[in-house]
Amino acid sequence: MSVQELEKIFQAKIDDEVKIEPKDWMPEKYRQNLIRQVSQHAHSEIVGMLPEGNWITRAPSLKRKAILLAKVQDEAGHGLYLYSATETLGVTREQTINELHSGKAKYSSIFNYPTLTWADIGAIGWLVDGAAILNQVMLTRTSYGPYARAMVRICKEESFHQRQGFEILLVLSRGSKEQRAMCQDAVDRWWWPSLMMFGPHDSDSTHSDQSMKWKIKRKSNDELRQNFVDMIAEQVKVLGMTLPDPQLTWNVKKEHYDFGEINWEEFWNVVKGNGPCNKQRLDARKKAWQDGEWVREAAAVYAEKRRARQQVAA
Ligand code: BYC
Repeated sequence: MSVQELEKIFQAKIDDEVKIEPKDWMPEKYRQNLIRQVSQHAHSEIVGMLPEGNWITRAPSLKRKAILLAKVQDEAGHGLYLYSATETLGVTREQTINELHSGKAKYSSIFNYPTLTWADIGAIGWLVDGAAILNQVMLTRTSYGPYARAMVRICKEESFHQRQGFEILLVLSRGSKEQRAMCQDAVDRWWWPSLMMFGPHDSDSTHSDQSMKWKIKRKSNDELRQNFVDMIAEQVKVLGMTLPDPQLTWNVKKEHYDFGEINWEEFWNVVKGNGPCNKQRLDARKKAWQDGEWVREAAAVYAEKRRARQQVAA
């Protein structure tokens, strides 16, 4: 069959909502685009453990510590499913991880901001996981089977994450004057970076057009961002807090909230590696990879020994 014929069959499957599976023929650009997005998603889950991990030893009670530990472990699990999904596209785990360590592969800009107070853990759950869920619910219907299936479980866990974050802030918002101030300060610092998670405006998005045609993405960056603003602008009222945007107003005609412009210079600066914690995050990941070398070696030697024993027995 010619490439044109294969492409026709491929596009017909996409149009008919048939999932693309690892052994199916796919255009090379589809494969490369997915390797890029799924691996960056995996890196985000893994690097995303660091800002919250910073508070495990300082959580204010045993209960809070247990909840946070479970959440951070969930993120590790998400990273592992997504690394496996990336491997189904024909790249090795080592290649993917090398691209993170060399700075070639990106991860979400949000994880390059510091967690300064306990309220930041609440803000991450509520805003960061909240933004992630909107994007990931869309991705449960993405056209590549292994990515879509990984998202189903991830979304279930993310909704627990968002609730636990909101509950941390709710308790603080009903606490002392200092606790309320801490809560507002965290919301102020995490609001704009959370909006940046959805990526550049549609007009500046390099991959959106093609990714929409292939149904890798089903909603645009701006559309998802608008959904997020509409949701959070209502939820913040329950906390009795405010969002740091004087332009945030309900637009009766559009039936959406209007909001101010994102600082795109800050966004690209963070994406290019110059955010407040980029170096710290990458250094931590590289160190973890080096420290784990003996475990990988031991596991490989053990697997080889087991294989040899089974061969003798057979
Ligand atoms: N940060 O053409 P565009 C979690 C890059 S973790 C950095 O619109 P696309 C959690 C983009 O990669 C879950 N880079 O791209 C974990 C591209 O550059 P390249 C996080 C960004 O792919 C722990 C360029 O800008 N979620 O929930 O069509 C604790 C142009 O953009 C960002 C995901 O990873 C950014 N924010 O759309 C708590 C979702 N935005 O690759 C929570 C999976 C854009 O050409 N990813 N760029 O060098 C996606 O859905 C899509 O990749 C995006 C961007 C919507 C993010």
